[in-house]
Amino acid sequence: MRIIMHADLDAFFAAVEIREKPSLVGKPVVIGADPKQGRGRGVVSTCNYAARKYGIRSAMPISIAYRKCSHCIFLPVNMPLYVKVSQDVFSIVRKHADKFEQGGIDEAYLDVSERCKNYDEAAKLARKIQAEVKERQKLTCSVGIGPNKLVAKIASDYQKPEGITVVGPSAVLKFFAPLKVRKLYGIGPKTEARLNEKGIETIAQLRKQPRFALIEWFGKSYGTYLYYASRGIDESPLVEGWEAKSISREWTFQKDTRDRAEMNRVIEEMAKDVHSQLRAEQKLYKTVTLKVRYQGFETHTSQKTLKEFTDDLSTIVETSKELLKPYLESSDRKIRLLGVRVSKFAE
Ligand code: TTP
Ligand code: MG
Repeated sequence: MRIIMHADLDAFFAAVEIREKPSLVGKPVVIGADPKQGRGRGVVSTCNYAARKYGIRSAMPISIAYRKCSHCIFLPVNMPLYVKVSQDVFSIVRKHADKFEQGGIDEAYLDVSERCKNYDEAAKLARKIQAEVKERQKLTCSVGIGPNKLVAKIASDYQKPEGITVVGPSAVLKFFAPLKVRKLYGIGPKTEARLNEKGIETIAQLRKQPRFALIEWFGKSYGTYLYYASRGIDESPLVEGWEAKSISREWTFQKDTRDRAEMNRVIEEMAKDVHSQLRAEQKLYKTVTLKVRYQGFETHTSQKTLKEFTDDLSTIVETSKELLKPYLESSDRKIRLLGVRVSKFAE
C-alpha cells in the first residue's frame, strides 16, 4: 500500500512578491496586471488570501478584479523569479521523498511509502516539510496525504493555507462523496457541464452511475477513468525526472473573433510569456506550435520545426502568425481560442 503526499504552495506568485517586498505584508495583492497597458487587459494569475476575500480569483479579467477591489495592489507576472523560487523550494522538498514528481510550478508529489510506516508518520513528515520551507524560503504550503496521487492532490486543496489533510484508504469514499465532480483530476468545465445536465453534481452522484452509462456518454477510456476516479482508485505511478517537454500559453477570447489585429496582439502577449519562461529555464527551442479553436470547440494544431535551436522571441511571434494564416484564409468561422507552444528543447 502506498502513501502519497501532494505539496502545493499557497497563493504562490503572490506569496513570492510579498516575500520580496515586505511593505506588501498584510495587504491584498493581485498578480497579473499588464505593466504597460495598465489594468485594462489580461486576467488574474493569482492573488493572496486577503484579496480572495473580495471575491477575486485566478483567470478572472483584471478589469473585474479591479472593480471588486480598487485598493488592492496589482502587480505584473515576474515568471523568471517564480521559476527560480520554485527550483529552490522543491530542491528542499524532494529530499524528503522516496520518489518525487514535480507536478507544476508550485506543486509536487512525494511517494513516502518506504520512509513512513503509517499515515501518522507521514503527517509528521508533512509538518517537518512545511516548517523547513517556511524557515528557509519564507513561503507556506499545504499538504495532502492519501493512498494515491488523485486523493493526495484533492486533499492538499482541502485546507488552505498551511493545511495538512490526511485521507487514509478507509476514509477516501466518505471524503470524496460531497465534493463537486470538478475536483477530480481530468474533469474540466466541459465534462462538468455535461454531468450537471444529467443532474450529477457531486462525486457521490457520479459514483452511482453504472460503468456502462459512463462509457456510453464519454467513451471507453475516459468513461472507465471516471468510474474508478469517483471511487478514489488511481494506480498511476509517480513519474520521476519528468521535465517539462514544452512551454505554452492559451487565450480564450471574451467574444469569438475574426479580428486579425486582436489575434496578433494576443499571439504577441502569449509569445512574451512563453519566452520569459524559456529564458528563466535557460532553454532553447526548435518547434513552434499554434493551437486554434473555432467557435463550437473544433480544435486544430499545426507546427513548424526550425532548422536551428534558438531562444528568439520574434521567431515565436512570426512563426505563430504564419501558422495562423491558413486558418483565417480557409474558413470564415470565428475563433474562440489561440494557443502558442514551444518544444524540442536543448539546454
Ligand atoms: P495554484 O496552486 O492553482 O494557485 P495558488 O498557488 O496561487 O493558490 P493556492 O493557495 O490556492 O494554491 O497555481 C499556482 C500558480 O500558478 C499561481 O500562483 C499562479 C499560476 N496560475 C496562473 O497563472 N493562472 C491560473 O489560472 C492559475 C490557476 C494559476
Ligand atoms: Mg498553489
